Amino acid sequence: MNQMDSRRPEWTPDDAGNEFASRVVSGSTNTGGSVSHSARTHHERRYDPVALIDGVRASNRSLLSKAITLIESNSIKHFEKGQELLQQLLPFSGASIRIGITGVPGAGKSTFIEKFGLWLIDRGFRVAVLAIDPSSSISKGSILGDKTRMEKLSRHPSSFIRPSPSSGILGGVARKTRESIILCEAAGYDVIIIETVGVGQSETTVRSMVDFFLLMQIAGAGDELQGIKKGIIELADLIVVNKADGDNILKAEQAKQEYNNALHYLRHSSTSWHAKALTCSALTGDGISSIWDEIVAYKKTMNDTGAFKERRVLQNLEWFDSLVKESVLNRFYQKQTVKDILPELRQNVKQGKIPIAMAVSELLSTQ
Ligand SMILES: Nc1nc2c(ncn2[C@@H]2O[C@H](COP(=O)(O)OP(=O)(O)OP(=O)(O)O)[C@@H](O)[C@H]2O)c(=O)[nH]1
Ligand SMILES: [Mg+2]
Repeated sequence: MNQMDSRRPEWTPDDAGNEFASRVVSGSTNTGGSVSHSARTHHERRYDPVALIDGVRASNRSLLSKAITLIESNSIKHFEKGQELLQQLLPFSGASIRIGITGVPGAGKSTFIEKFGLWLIDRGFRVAVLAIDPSSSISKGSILGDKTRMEKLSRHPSSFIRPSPSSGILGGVARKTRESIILCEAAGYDVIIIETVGVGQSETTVRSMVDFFLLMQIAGAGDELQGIKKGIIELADLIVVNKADGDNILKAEQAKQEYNNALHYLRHSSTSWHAKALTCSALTGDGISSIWDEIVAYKKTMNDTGAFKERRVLQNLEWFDSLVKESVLNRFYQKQTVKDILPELRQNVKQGKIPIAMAVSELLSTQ
């Protein structure tokens, strides 16, 4: 229990139970059972949906944070409240440009977002950053790093920065991030940036929730394309070779050229857009305006052809499908009969006492 407590995200409310733990142990994801009775009643007393909706609409950052905490909760009770909140706020969402940024650890994503975010704010935009860290057990503490790397941006009144908990289940993280995007839009943020470390599957997930997918790369020795899968390049709406500064400028330019050559032969998922590669330095800010120009051009082209809307509609359908799956699973594991029989079945499987398929069929046949 204490171990779980120590893994709670720091924005967890004082009165919350373990459902806010960011790395949820398997089997406890869908239960609110670990909330102590006193914590639960205390939380309910403080919950005021009207104040929360008004607060989000008024762009109150602390209430926006609270709203996100509510939708991130793994407890069923909070899930229902969170969904009601979303329904109320949905009509006020949708007007932003959603930008996903992914790349290997250390590519400079956070440094770039700090510079880019401030640059956008200078031009009158309001910027929200959601940082997902699906690999925190591997990369250890990059969320902490983000806080220091986006220090200026996080202090700016026109920004909102929020790390997303990593439950280890990418689907769960995706739902929460998608819903956080809607809340941020309802709060009036017009550029929403999603940062995530590229670990194979995460690129596809992020691509499925954003309008514009930016792949951040750095120039290395040798063949640039070796370390990166073709499938991931195909997902990109723009490739940015970062750290194009100092002695590295030439190498970065060469890498850009290689990516541009590769992109020339690849088919973008949308026929109306040709993805290209650019260089930039998140340190000096060089190249940032060209990146924004590219995003603006993308939005215009995709709007003109209707592909912008179409992509969002498809994303919503995908989201619906994955939520159906998640909900069916949730409901199943909530059933008392399943809870009763599951530990014994797991034990039997562990000891090799029962064929796996038979254990599954026994579990599924519980009423
Ligand atoms: N020279 C140079 N260094 C940079 C640039 N951008 C980032 N860095 C440095 O690269 C290191 C990693 O930067 P981050 O912004 O934390 O990288 P990240 O991609 O967010 O890393 P993770 O969140 O851990 O995946 C830091 O030491 C930065 O100072 C750049 O444009 N030029
Ligand atoms: Mg980072």
